[in-house]
Amino acid sequence: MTDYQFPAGFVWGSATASYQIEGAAREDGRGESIWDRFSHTPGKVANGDTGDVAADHYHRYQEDVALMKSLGLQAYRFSIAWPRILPDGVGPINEAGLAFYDRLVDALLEADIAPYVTLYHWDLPQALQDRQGGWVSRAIVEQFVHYADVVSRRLGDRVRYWTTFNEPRIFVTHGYMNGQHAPGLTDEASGPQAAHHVLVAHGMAVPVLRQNAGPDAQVGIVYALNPVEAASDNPEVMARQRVLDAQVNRWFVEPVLLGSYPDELADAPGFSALVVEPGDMDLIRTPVDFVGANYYSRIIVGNPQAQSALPDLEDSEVEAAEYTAMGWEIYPQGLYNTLKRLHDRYHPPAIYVTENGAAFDDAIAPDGRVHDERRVAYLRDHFRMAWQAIQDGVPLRGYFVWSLMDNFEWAHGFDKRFGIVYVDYPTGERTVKDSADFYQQVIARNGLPASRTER
Ligand code: IFM
Repeated sequence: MTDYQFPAGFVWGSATASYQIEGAAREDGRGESIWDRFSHTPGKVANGDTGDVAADHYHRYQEDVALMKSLGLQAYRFSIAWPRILPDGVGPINEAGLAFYDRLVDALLEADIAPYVTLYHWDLPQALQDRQGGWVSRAIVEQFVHYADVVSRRLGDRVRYWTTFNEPRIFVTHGYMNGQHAPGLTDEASGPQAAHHVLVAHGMAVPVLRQNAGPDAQVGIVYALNPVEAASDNPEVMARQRVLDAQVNRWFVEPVLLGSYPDELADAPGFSALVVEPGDMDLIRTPVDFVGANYYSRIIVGNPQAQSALPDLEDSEVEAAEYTAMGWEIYPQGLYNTLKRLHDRYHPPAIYVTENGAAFDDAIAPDGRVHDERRVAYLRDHFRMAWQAIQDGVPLRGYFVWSLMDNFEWAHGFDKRFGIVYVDYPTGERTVKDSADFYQQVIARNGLPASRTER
């Protein structure tokens, strides 16, 4: 008997991103991306890892689609590498790049798996960084819209679900403000302007995607959301909690869903000098069909001395809590809180969990399998929270596990394994983990049993 029964039509999928899995970094005319440059810069990525080969998905996509089919996945969320399509960011279109995504989409459809395409999951063409400073320049708005047009003209006859950006807060803060991600800049004040251009580019791309993908198109944006909680009612802690919450959960959400930036950000670096052109906020507020929430953990503000404007999750230490290999607290309740808040405050027409998952130190056991029981428990507990959110009125339409396979975890390189499928990097061999078997059963039942022991 299944007790956590999801609604009919609920979509179960998994997610990946181009730079994290594709490899083939110099093949078929692909241009250099900011992540190629960054990962090849000594000291930027753990162990000097790069995405040159990654999980070699570019060559193994058929095998990967077959794997997805065997797991019963109904949808696959992946991103397009802008430098494969427009190697210089603008200018000549690389037919071979488009052809790769053509083949991938066709293989997915053939396997009855719905493609969910993300246009930007952080791999900007390096040429646009070199020429104009990337997202800091207003010129990028038109360049992104052109890129969105090129891709959606080609795939729009077969792809219904489109996402403009994945986690804009993360690539803006880590890429421009604290230097942890490509392009590795540390100019805090440039963040808000880069962010503003991302948002305008999003708003302008939405109608283009709808136009090219037809009347059934569903267009949205994906956010990294972390509940920000105060550890005490100390006024300084609470004041900091409010500002951090605005930075983490509202900065990119409210312009799109409400048409304005949170007042709490007015004093943050870069906001007083922000250039907003007439009409920008209306463009940004172009209605979306759905919002994606990527949820991993929460942030607890407890130390009034902490000065960093945007602390990483590592700041949140909770006694007796369990942590993943990323050092992130396992806190399923935070998924419920995130979804409920998104719905209660902003009422987007539909919500997806576009990423949720965990890194653990997986290894192949002597029996040749990967027994990732902690990931099974993690997923089970988060699925239950998603179910509860649906019971409480959240229009949650689907769930994408991060990630289909182990991959290049940005500055952590290949050390952190998020996959439900294990990748042996030297050979590229894939091994289905226990969590993938568990997920297969969840999908087949469209739900979970009530008992903790019964899977
Ligand atoms: O791997 C990343 C992904 O690219 C974006 N969301 C978070 C994941 C885990 O850190």
